Amino acid sequence: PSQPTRDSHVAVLVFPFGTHAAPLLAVTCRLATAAPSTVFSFFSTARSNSSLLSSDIPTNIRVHNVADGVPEGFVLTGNPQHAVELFLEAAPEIFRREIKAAETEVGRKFKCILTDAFLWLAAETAAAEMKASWVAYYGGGATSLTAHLYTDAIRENVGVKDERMEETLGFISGMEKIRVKDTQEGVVFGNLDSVFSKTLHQMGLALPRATAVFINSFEELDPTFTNDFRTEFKRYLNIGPLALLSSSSQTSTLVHDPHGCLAWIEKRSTASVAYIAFGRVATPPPVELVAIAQGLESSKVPFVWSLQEMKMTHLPEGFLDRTREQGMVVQWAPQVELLKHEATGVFVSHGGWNSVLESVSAGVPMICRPIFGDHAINARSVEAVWEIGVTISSGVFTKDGFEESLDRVLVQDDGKKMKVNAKKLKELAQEAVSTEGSSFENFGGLLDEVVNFG
Ligand code: KMP
Repeated sequence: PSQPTRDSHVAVLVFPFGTHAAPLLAVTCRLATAAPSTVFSFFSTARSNSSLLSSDIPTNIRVHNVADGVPEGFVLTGNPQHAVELFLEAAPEIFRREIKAAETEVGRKFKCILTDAFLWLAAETAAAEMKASWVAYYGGGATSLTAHLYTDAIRENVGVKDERMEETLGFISGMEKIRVKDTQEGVVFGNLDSVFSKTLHQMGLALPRATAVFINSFEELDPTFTNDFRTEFKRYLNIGPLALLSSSSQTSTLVHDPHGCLAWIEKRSTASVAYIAFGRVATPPPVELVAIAQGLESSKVPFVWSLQEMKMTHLPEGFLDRTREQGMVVQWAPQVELLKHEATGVFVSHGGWNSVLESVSAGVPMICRPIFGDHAINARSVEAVWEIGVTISSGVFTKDGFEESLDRVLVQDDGKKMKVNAKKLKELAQEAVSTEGSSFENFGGLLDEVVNFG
């Protein structure tokens, strides 16, 4: 490992929505540990910062709260994209102000701006002003990034016509199995003129200007895109899966498990349990929570279901009593540890990138119920490219559809193949993060870009 430049200062700009912040903090912690004489100023909203478990972060990380871009007295609608757009519009000014203040406080000029790719405008504005480099973190996988990078090509080829939703994107190398309907809203369908759609479209055009682009994945998962991005970007680095590097995965005695999920799963047989978890933002509507409960009850599949307490009121009358022996519904579960347990047979989720990568890292097949963003394109890769799971039929949970998916993944021969494929990917992921593996080497490259400037 190279010697970090002494006394340098790195700004980290977070996209404070969904699950973008935690992986970027995890990377910042690793960089800060590897470069103890560099100061990392980490900027996110108060709400986002307080939701991150920031108990034992390295002392050379300074956490700053920034404004959320919501005007005084403004009432937000229920649509999560609204808050995202207000933030994106205000971001260049918000971060410029905070960066100036942090520079004065620390007494060191920023030499590198490390940001979420969604913040490309704030990043380029700040980097130009500070004469600093820009290193971008894209929070999804290579397939979803391809849809943003080639949005213009997709629009030219497909147009914006509904009748072409079933066609595939074979005109882009590596996208042969991806259909138009799997792409993110705002690429070819939905409101192409929204602030959010325009931001993601222009992100695809801006990323080739960054000094480096990195993602939480591993090269071997998507070799075609890996090769392509090496020519598209100045530097492209896969540094994951981060889940295989987190300290909690090594120190199992310290795992936070308030409901005793790990003790419970210990008594189940191999590959028998369904682990169900959706994010806070991306949860299926109440009728589908009922369908999940009914499917579990009639299939008799043992389960651990991580569900926010306020959503438990939607469960069918008597469900918790009747399934007391069969499974557990908990407000919080140690996800990475549960997935790693050999009794876990399937991960039921929305197919968000962090979930997919955690499942791959554990060698566990998936049942996906996409909700928004990159979920559908990830779910399609899970089903048709890597063949490690299924997308719920007709796109929503029904009792019968869910039962059928559980049976396919946990019982049928088809499911056994998924398991074999998932195990193979798990091995590749473990190799990637081992000493001298691709992600291990790439992390060294990232450290060079961020601390030593190439
Ligand atoms: C609210 C959010 C997100 C969102 C849409 C919302 C979010 C997110 C994405 C997303 C979009 C396109 C991608 C990948 C992700 O959409 O956090 O390719 O990451 O309304 O919080």
